[in-house]
Amino acid sequence: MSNFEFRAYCIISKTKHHIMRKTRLSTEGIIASLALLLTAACSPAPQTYGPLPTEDQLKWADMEYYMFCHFGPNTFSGLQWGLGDEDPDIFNPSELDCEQWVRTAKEAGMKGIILTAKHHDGFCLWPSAYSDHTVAQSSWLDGKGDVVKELRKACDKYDFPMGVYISPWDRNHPSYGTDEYNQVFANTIAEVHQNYGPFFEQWFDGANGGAHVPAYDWPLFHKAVYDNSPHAVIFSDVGPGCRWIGNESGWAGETNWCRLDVEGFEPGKNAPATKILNEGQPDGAEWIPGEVDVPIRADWFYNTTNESTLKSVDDLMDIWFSSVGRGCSLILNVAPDQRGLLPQADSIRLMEFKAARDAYFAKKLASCRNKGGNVTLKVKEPCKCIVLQEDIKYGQKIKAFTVEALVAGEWQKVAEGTTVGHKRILPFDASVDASKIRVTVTDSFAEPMLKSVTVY
Ligand code: FUL
Repeated sequence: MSNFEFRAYCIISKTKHHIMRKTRLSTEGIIASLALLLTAACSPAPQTYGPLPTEDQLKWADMEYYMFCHFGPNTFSGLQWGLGDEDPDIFNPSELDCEQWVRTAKEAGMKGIILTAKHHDGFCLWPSAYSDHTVAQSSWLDGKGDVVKELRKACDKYDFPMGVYISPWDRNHPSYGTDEYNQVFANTIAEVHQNYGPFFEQWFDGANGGAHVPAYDWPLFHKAVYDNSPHAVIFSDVGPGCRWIGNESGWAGETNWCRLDVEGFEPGKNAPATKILNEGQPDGAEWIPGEVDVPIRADWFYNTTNESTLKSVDDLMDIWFSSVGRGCSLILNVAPDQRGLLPQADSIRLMEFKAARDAYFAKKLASCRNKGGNVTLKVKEPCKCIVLQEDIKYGQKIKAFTVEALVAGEWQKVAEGTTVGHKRILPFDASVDASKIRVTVTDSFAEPMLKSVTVY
């Protein structure tokens, strides 16, 4: 049975069932049901185009916004890239409270949290069996502390998705750079995922400041992830789950495809060009959407001297429009301080940012769902922004669109764009006093499918 026949069959049997259950169905009712039946049966399933997202990538795209926590010896040394020779005793949070991180992230509207379980210095925030540079070697809590476990408990308590960052580059491990390291690193990944997973995302950093980057066994590392966290979306410069957006300043390309060619490329020094990471590729062979990573202060790790660099609400709103508003997920880093708490100023800023988003998107003036490439909506109040979503389960198709407003009987263009993808947010230059808003997809790889159109 073809997809079309199957859909028609389901509709016919459902309608029969419906008619039989309703003993006192009116003639109009029967005609309406049959009309519905015919329309649905005659409309084929939407066309797909190109590589498609997996179920896990679709769920991940809906998360949109989550917290990054860089925490480790650097929190205490003031360095950003620890050398790996630090005394483990330097890691000594006085009031570690991972529940505070999770509660803050949740209240900020974030949908998950990712911890640097091991950064480039190699220090493991859990007592790893594969390293001598861990919390177990530290005098913090007499070597009995375990940050990854604490965060897991907090995430379980608040039913909050957790992810993990484990740096391949390791400036401490004696086997780094030798043939043995690949297996050591795979064991390390499996250990974290087995003991504290499953995770919604695994973050693999491409950074490597060393002169020599060893030949990493990526398939082995991916297996260690998927064997233990089968639904994890793996981040790296080249995915396979999601890709780095090519900068750490918080913006994706205005044109942003979820497709990328990764054949022959690797995370790090052998990654695709920055512009390609930033915009994706219209004809890319794999579905690898962008993730925008950016710290709320100038640095990734807590630093006693950089509070003045805390981003303003306006900066954060700009980042929102240039990341989530361009079809990406936003992972915003908020670094715990030397107490092991998120600093008060940063938490307050997160809440201000949440309030600003809530206020901006408070009033839906018109909306519709599941339409093709031409949508007209009536509006009764001046509007300032439109949010489009493409139904990406059928692939990413839209190449160009315009947004027009009917003002005093005349259509005028108020916005235009190229790609849509999971979400496209387009603020108008000024508030528009229109009676109607019209979206027209002007170019598309295949029959476009707008999952939602909302005017604010
Ligand atoms: C970079 C790293 O070198 C930074 O320290 C940080 O972890 C950031 C998220 O990725 O590549």
